[in-house]
This record gives sequence, structure tokens and C-alpha cells, in this order.
Amino acid sequence: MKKEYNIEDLCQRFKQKDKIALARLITLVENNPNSAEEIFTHLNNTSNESYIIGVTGSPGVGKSTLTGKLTEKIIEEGKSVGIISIDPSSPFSGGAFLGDRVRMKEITIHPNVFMRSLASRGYKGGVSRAVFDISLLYEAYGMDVILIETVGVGQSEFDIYNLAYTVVVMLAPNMGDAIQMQKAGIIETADIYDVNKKDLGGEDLVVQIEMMLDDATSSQSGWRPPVVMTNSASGEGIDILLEKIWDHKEYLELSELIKTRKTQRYIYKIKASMIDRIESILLKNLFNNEELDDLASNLLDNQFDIYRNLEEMFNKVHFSLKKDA
Ligand SMILES: Nc1nc2c(ncn2[C@@H]2O[C@H](COP(=O)(O)OP(=O)(O)OP(=O)(O)O)[C@@H](O)[C@H]2O)c(=O)[nH]1
Ligand SMILES: [Mg+2]
Repeated sequence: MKKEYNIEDLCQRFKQKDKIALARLITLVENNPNSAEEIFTHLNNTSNESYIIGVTGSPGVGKSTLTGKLTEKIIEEGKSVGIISIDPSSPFSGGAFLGDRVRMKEITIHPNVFMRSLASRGYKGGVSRAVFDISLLYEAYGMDVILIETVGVGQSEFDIYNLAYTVVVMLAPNMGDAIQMQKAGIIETADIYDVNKKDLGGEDLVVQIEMMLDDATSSQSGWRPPVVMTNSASGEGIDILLEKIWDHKEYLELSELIKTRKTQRYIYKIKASMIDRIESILLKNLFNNEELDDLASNLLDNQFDIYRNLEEMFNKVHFSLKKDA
């Protein structure tokens, strides 16, 4: 049986740092975007700024292991961490070796850490919407740092660059070279490159990335992405990676680019929400099935009418939208 929760009550408990209340609120926003409005009305007097870090890379590159190690270091610095892992096969949800899973569990029971695993699809309004709303909850909860782990980079459905302030792109030896990554559009998005699994090599990857960065003409921003090597299984190199992350944060803050990143993030959110809401209206109210059938049948005989028909349909829809607005 589905249990109903009183949102106001949950928000009160959330403000007392009740992790169960946090978990329930996350479930609510995850499953029902409409509940977000009510939730954030109750939380609007909580002010906090979390620093949002994205960790991305191909499957199996070591994202979850690294996220765990980074979290350990960040809590050692006295900060709290909210993790969002968009990855059905993460150790959190049971995809990797048992050893990893046990280590992750240890971290996530730390009072300053909260972890949420999301499937990579199936959310109303998309994964980005869910990630954005959960980040807002983490901010309101007072998390100093939010870590987002995802395989997706530069996809239209999910764009980590628009959700995080510092994006770490991970690569590993024997998992394809940097040229392939560049072709796939992965390479441009990084603020920091991490060549993981350094115990298996990777020096050549570092050279390739450095050469690519030398060639890149788009580095007018004043930040040349550093290339770090880690072994996230043993923890080697994690200190340096974290140092680079804080350097990037400082760079964004000093240059005021952080404002641009934050604005971008909201623009992305606003556009996605509007498109989602308008799409729902369209699907629910404006497309009359009979009309669609007629139109489509007509096209069976007169297929070159398609653009004229589309234009007519668009004008009708546009008119109805204006009327409804
Ligand atoms: N040798 C070596 N293995 C590593 C290293 N980092 C992670 N691994 C192993 O690589 C495997 C995949 O690690 P994960 O952290 O699950 O990788 P992931 O990128 O999160 O994988 P997906 O979530 O499935 O995309 C695990 O067996 C890890 O123990 C490393 O630095 N060196
Ligand atoms: Mg993972």
C-alpha cells in the first residue's frame, strides 16, 4: 500500500536534519515533479550554497569507486556531501564487486553523507529534472558539496555540464583512446581530466589529452583543464584530483564565471521545464486523435500536402495555447 506523507511535517523534520525525511522528500520529487512546488515553498527560507561536481566517463572507468574516494577526502575536510549516482550498475545499486559495495555503504552511513542512486531513464520530465530537484533538496539540507556521477556526457537528454560547476571527465587505459573521446564530443566538456586505473598504465592517454589541449583553440577562458592520474581503487592521486577541483572552484569564483555557470544551469532548467509542461498540455489537451487520424489519412492520398497541413495544425495549436495561457 502506498503511504501518504504530510509534506509540511516532512519538511519540518528535514530542517532538523532528519535523513529519513530527506530520503522521503527525494522520493517525492523523483516520482512527482508537481510535489516540488509545495516542498520548496516550505524550504524557501533555508539558504545554502552547495558546490556541484560532476564525475563522468565511460562505463566501468571507475566513477563510483572515485566518487567514494572523493567523498572520503571531502568529509575529512569537514564538509558534508550529497551524492547522486545516475547509473543502474553502480556499486550502490549492486552492479560491481562486493568489495566496492561494502566500502560505499560504509561511507554512506557517515552522518555527513547522503547518497541517492537513480536509474538512467524513466522520470517524468527526464533525468535532468530529477537531478536538478534532488540537488535543490541537498542544497536546502545544507550539503557543502554535491557529487553527481553519470555515464552521460553531452547528451541532449542529460547534460552534466549544465548541472555541475566542475566536471571531471574520467578515462582509463584500454578503454578507447582520447581521439575517440574527442569524436564523441566527450573531450570538450571537461574542466578536469582524470586518467584512472594508473596501475594499468595510461601515460600515453595523458600525452594524447595534453596534445589535444595544445591544439584546442577554444581555451580562451583562461582555464586549461589539468590532467590528473589516479588509482581510485587504492586512493592514489585522489588528493591531487581534489586539489584541482578546488582550484577550479576558486578560478570560477575569482573570475566570476561561477555566476555564468549558475545562470546557465537555471536557463537549462527553465527551458527543460517549460518544454516539458507545454508538451504535457499538447499531449493531454490539444491533440485530438480523430483529427490526427483524419490528417494522417488525408496524407495517404496527398503526401505532398504534409507541410501545408503541418502549418495549419501548428497555427491551430499555437492559437489554442495562447487562448489557454
Ligand atoms: N585496476 C584498477 N581498477 C579500478 C580502479 N578504479 C576502479 N577500478 C575497478 O573498475 C571496476 C569498475 O569500477 P566502478 O567504480 O564501478 O566504475 P564505474 O565507472 O562507476 O562503472 P559504471 O557505473 O558501471 O559505469 C571495479 O571493479 C573497480 O574496482 C583503478 O584505479 N585501478
Ligand atoms: Mg558506477
